[in-house]
Amino acid sequence: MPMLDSQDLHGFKPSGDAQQPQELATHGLIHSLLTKQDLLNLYHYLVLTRTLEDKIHYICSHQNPKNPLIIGKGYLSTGQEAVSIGAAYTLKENDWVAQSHRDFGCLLMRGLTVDDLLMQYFSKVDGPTKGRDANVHLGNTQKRILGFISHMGAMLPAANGVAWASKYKGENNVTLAFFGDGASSQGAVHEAMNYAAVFKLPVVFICNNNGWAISTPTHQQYAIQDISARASAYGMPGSTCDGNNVVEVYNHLKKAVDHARNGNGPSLVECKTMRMAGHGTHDRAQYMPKDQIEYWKSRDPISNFEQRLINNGVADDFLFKNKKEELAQLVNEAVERISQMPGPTVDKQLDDVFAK
Ligand SMILES: Cc1ncc(C[n+]2csc(CCOP(=O)(O)OP(=O)(O)O)c2C)c(N)n1
Repeated sequence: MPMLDSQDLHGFKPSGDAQQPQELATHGLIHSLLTKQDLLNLYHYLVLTRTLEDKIHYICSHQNPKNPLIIGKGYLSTGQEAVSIGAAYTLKENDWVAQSHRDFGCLLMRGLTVDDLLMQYFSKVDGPTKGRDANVHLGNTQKRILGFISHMGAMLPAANGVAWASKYKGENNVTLAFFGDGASSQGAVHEAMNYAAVFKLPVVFICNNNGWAISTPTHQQYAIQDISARASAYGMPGSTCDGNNVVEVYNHLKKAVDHARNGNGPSLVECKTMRMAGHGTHDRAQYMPKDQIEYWKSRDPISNFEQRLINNGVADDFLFKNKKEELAQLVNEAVERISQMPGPTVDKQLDDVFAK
């Protein structure tokens, strides 16, 4: 495993390799709240998200640019799926999410399907945005997913609005608001956290710290070690966890979600992970140190979780192989089917634009 300097770890302090039992004891794979079925559910969503996004990546890099299936680029969460999935697993049906652009795992867990997400990427008229957006700018209020706003940080004040409404109506819902290390520098992020703390809103802010904001590394983004250190200045609890360990993410988020649901206000949880490729499928990431990628590859959230599941007698290689084959087939069949569906027509473009 390569040795990295602290800048390339963006404050991450490894607590041990997956193979070392100490980590199992420390982070409680057999967490009292997580049953064997929960662990297998988490594994399912990790593999589903990886399989779907690998396919999107493959299509983006192999398609005919003169007649593309995906117009534009893929913005993927490969290698950092555990953040979105471990966090979403703490929610109840009536909770809300304000997702960011690396949260397909969360969207799948909230009930959007592989078909929905492919129709979105393939700009199909029956897709979530009716073919008007070709990547990650979607939402679904029925499933309590806010529409994604492209301006970094802008989802947090929107999440506060939903949380305020829940509190006002006495609904006992929690809103989970995702943002990145780059977004953390936006004024709206600070304003939203301050506001949420003052009014004790039932919101959990989750920072997906993947080390990079396009080509800006975290040491050029902020001068502290952990973004979660800011929490105390707003007057809320803050913690930092290993974002590549789905159970650790779940444990931190569960605490924060329970805190909010019990009327104690917001928290900030920072998940340290790594963006394992360029910002989007167009970006070859030549600015990223190779050692950094190699290091984080050894902490891959899926293979490390597999090792933990084996060590704890929860699953074996046979289950992993079957699951990967099953989900690859599901995604491949969906791609075949959805690529044949109709795209938007010009006469429908003003539908939903003006109130009737
Ligand atoms: C206000 C604003 N500035 C710039 C951009 C362009 N932009 C899109 S994604 C991105 C990087 C965001 O980095 P981060 O928040 O760390 O998320 P990551 O992409 O690493 O998941 C930038 C700068 C934007 N969408 N909004």
